[in-house]
Amino acid sequence: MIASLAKQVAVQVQGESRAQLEYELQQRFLLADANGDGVLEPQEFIDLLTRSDLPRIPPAVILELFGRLDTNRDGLIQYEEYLPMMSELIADARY
Ligand SMILES: [Ca+2]
Ligand SMILES: [Ca+2]
Repeated sequence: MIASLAKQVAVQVQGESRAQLEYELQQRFLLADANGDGVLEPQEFIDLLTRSDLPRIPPAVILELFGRLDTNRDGLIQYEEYLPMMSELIADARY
């Protein structure tokens, strides 16, 4: 399901709007990084998703998502891990 959503974004979000989406996601990441170390700890990630305009997500699901995003398994979310998944989540909320 995530993969098909990503395809939808690729087709439907073009040019400026895609750049704008990435900009918004970057701003959210910077805001979420409360201690300013450039990565998101689990609590920062929970805060990010619970205060965003995404559909309400239970904490257990957020932590599961955290595990999926953390592809290098260091217990933190780097920006490179965050951006692709958040793009898909935003797409899920829109379509
Ligand atoms: Ca942080
Ligand atoms: Ca990581």
